[in-house]
Amino acid sequence: MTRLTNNDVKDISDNLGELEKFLLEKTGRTIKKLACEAVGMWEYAIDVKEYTVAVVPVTTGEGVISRFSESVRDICKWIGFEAFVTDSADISGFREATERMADIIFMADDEEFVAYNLKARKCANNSMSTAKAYIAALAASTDLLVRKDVLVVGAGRVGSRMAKLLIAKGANVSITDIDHEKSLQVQRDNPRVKAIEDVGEAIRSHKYVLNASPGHIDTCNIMEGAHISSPGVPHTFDDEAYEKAEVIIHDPLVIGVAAMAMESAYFSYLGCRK
Ligand code: PYL
Repeated sequence: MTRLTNNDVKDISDNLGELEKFLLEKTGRTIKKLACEAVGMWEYAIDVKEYTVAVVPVTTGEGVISRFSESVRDICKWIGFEAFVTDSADISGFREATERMADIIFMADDEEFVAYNLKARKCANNSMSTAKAYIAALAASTDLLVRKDVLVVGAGRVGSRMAKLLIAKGANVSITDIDHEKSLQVQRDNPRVKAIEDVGEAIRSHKYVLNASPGHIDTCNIMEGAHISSPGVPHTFDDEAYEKAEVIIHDPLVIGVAAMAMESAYFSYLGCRK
């Protein structure tokens, strides 16, 4: 998993309004609505104010990213949750979260990022939630993706999940990666997915692109009028790319975290409907 930098995260809280304005203009959805569509729930099925989110800083591996926990807290508050960052980190922070009666606990080390719902005893994870959220954003930027040719760039954790989810949505899915063996593995796991070895050619021939790779996409390869949904970090699209594409949807953390929060809360709703 590519690790966010302090620079990726530092302005997230201050830019939530700007991102929401962009999403409303390009997809007709708010951050919360997009997150709900990503997880397949009606926006008003649950009253998010009833859920308290705790975000626990985690010091393992390369350690804490400045303002990462505060950004996750602010994203959850933006979509209506009660949310706080624990004063302590790691296990002490987890204990603090339980003592402060959190319903959902967010924690991220360098490998995993989860939103654990204590009542439902289930985790939402960033890779799956981000895959769902950016597919929802791409779908909302056009009409449905059914029978559309969609390319996934990057056959890692997010890209491989995107390919599987897109097949279920009826799209014609191709996947490409600089490591063609990774694309072939996704094709073996999902026979309806087509692995394309030439990354440049794959991008040049697709109007609908989900970019789940940390690699740079050359502007010369972008199709005029392309719809690009791009959670990948680092985000290296230049002004010319934004000119050439119809839309490029990106943020380093917000849409994925919003989908994690809604998905985690939804576990309780689904559980209590027994
Ligand atoms: C969740 C992000 C999205 C892309 N890469 C993932 C990443 O950067 N993971 C590392 C997160 C580390 C957080 C650190 C903290 O501040 O608690 N342990």
